[in-house]
Amino acid sequence: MTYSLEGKRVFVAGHRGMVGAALVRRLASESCEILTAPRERVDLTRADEVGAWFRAERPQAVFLAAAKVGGILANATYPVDFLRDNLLIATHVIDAAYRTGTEKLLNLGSSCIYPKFAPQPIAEAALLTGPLEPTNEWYALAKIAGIKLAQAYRRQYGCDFISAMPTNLYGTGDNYDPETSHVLPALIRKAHEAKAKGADSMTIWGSGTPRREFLHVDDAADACIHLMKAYSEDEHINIGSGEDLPILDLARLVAEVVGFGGRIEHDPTKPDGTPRKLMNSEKLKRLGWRARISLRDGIASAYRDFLQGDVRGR
Ligand code: GFB
Repeated sequence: MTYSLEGKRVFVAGHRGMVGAALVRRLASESCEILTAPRERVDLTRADEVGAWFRAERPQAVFLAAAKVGGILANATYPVDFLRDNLLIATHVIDAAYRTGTEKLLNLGSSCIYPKFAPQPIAEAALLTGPLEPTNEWYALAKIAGIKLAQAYRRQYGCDFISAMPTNLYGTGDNYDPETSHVLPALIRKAHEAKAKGADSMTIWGSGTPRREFLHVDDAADACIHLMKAYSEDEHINIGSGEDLPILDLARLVAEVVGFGGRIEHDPTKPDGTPRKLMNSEKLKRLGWRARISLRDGIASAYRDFLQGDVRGR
């Protein structure tokens, strides 16, 4: 272990988002003080507010989990929000952390930073070796800039700033809005509504052939804390479950868990996106971390959250 969280003031930027909230839950079992910034007081896209908050609170460790995120359609529909907001958030938080002497920072990105046709499973070294997937290049470019910022502060100022790239995440606190959500919560909602209406079919976007890897957000939060303690290198590091599946198989699995037995149909007017993005997470495995929550168990737990109604996008 290279870094201890014990007794530290730990800031989770983005605590109301799915990943930030999972980090706050997971950090409760570490003996540290958890800091969060109320959105009303700190708009992370504003340098002055971020700077003032860091000067007042002086966090020793920072998890940068704040981001404008969304599924394939939201990414393509709101390019300014995905590029501008994410660039500003990363720039302000990373710079303020440097200026106020933060000891360690973990910057979170996404598997969409890799080229559309990267060799599978995708190793960290595939970054910037080919063109991006057009539906999410705005988000990807902002996240690549975040990695480079963390590296730049590391090289120029010796900051212990690292970056982690999780695969497609889902779980507690996910967004279930049909237009802006990612595929997994969208399918839970579609299967649930089809079952409730007694429909014969539910419709998925695209061909169903793209493959995706999924990781429960509680596993992702656990991996982030492991990396905060055990990883201190210039290169970003992948966080994945190690398994992927075609979207059609995911739809069948979700339908089974939800209890919907009808047909699955396709909407070919919606984009497929990148054909496959299975991450190579060997580097993380070598650090002694592995995912614990199976996809079926994770979907069942997400469906319970959805049924409780305490979810965004409903
Ligand atoms: O999760 P998703 O929106 O994003 O879509 P990406 C994954 C795949 O599921 C695509 C298909 O092939 C979609 O066409 N899909 C099928 C659906 N039915 C649905 C549906 O009802 N809703 C949605 N949303 N998809 C995102 C990036 O890419 O992944 C982000 O845009 C980010 O930038 C995120 O990296 C993790 O996996 O294609």
